Amino acid sequence: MRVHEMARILDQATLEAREIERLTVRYPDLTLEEAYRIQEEGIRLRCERGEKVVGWKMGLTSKAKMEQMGLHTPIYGVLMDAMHIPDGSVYRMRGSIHPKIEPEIAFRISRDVRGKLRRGDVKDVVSEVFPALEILDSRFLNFKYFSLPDVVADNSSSSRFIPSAETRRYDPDFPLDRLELRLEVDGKTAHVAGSDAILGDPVNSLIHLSELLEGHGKVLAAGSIVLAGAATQAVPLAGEMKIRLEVQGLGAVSVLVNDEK
Ligand code: OOG
Ligand code: MG
Repeated sequence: MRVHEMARILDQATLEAREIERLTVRYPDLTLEEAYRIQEEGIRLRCERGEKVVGWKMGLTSKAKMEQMGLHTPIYGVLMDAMHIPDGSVYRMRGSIHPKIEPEIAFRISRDVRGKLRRGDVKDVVSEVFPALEILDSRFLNFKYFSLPDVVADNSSSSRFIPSAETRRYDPDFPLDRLELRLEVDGKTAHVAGSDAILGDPVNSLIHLSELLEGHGKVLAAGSIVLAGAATQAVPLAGEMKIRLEVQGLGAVSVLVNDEK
């Protein structure tokens, strides 16, 4: 079955840090639904190696990202324990292909969510909110794909995530849609955006995720981390860099990039 075959090809490419041609060159008729099944099979292969699912990431939820990638539909991917990097520690580029980093807002889920969340229920299922960085590393040649099925099959390009050590208790009255995100590279501002860049409000991204997961018969489990999607373009990682994200009212998160290949 081609779902299994493509999942294996992508999994090998990830393990070997090797770029491959995008899937739709060979299978132009690949559908989005099939791509989510390839993603799921890829996660199953990782679980077989002992990794654990720890959360979900939304992608393509801001205009800046949609325009950077030329794709305009929000998507999701899965976060694994092996992808976690602690706040303030080192990210080693060895084993990566062409990584980029981007600024996100993240949620911690405290109760299983089945079905589409209603806005009024968000306070009952979210315990914390915090800044996070995501490192993307598409397995496709030159980080280019022109169709949604390619990127979805590739676990929506996710490679690592760095949640802030500082978290804030979720409070529905805190204006999560009016915060400034500032991404710094070596102490200089690289990108700034308002949190409303993320589907008008990062909470909308969480709600949209719950809807997409329901469509695929999946549960958003208690304990999960959810990345709402980058508010600005991603920054390519090249050389030794110190990356820091500060989110107004929430705190900061940082990572040091070690470029030894
Ligand atoms: C797709 C993943 C996008 C985000 O936050 O928008 C994403 C990509 O850019 O390759 O993670
Ligand atoms: Mg992202």
